[in-house]
Amino acid sequence: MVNASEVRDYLRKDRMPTVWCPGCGNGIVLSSILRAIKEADLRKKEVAVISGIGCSSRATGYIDFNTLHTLHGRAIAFATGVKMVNPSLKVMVLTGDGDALAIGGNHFIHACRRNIDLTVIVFNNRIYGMTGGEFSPTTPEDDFSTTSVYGNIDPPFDVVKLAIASGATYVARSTAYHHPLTVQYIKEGILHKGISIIDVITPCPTYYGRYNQSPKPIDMLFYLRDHAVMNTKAKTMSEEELRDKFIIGRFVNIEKEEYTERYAKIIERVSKVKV
Ligand SMILES: Cc1ncc(C[n+]2csc(CCOP(=O)(O)OP(=O)(O)O)c2C)c(N)n1
Ligand code: SF4
Repeated sequence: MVNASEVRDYLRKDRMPTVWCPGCGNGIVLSSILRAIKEADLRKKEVAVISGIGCSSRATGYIDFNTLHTLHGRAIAFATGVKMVNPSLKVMVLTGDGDALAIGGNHFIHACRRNIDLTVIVFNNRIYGMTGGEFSPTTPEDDFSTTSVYGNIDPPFDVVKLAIASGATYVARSTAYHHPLTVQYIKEGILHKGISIIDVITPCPTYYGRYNQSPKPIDMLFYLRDHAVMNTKAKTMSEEELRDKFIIGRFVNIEKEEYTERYAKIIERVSKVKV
């Protein structure tokens, strides 16, 4: 794997230290992203990274690519605009589970069905971190948050199933604990033509952990280690055995015509029509 010193040039060092709490998983996920970009052998000016609003979305401030820190829930919409204007850019979206799936849920499903060439990395800490620990669309049932003090009664979205059902052509899940796997999936997502959704489950010790009996960051990482099951192994396990597990792995990797290429063909055809 790429060495940490090889990606140092991707950081805006004058913006350090980050605002993230000690033990937050966001730094680990960001490091996976930088390593994946390096492994994909991209130059800085070839990459555009777009985020919404949230703790995770602060990541774009710390990295030295073409970056846009936009509005809550609208990262995919901005990224769609960037990709349409300049399809030669590798466009990545860094987004929280609230950003991507609550306020931004509509943009998420429509980007998937269009198969536009974006690499979307969901920093899935299963809580609203920035605003004080409210439950999000991925908070598991019965878990605690500042807005579900007696336990959450909303069934969570499964990001992978939602992406597949919406038509995404590359879909994978990893965790902050499984760093090399996350690097691999993000790299594959970058190199994939069409939309790639990479769901990365990551610890928020300050809100999710503290309210759910796991305030120590290291315990949260061990939890991810002990509750993640590769999709190949999950096939051999019963529903009961999988009850409190995360299924990780690559779920979809298919070829389908990409949106901006299809759009370019229409422009070419229409521009030949004599009026
Ligand atoms: C239009 C709008 N609505 C609400 C907010 C308040 N807000 C900021 S971040 C956030 C949720 C953050 O949660 P998530 O997207 O999961 O990111 P995290 O902080 O956990 O990384 C909310 C509700 C906002 N900034 N803008
Ligand atoms: S509140 Fe949670 S997600 Fe936000 S920086 Fe702190 S640990 Fe990370």
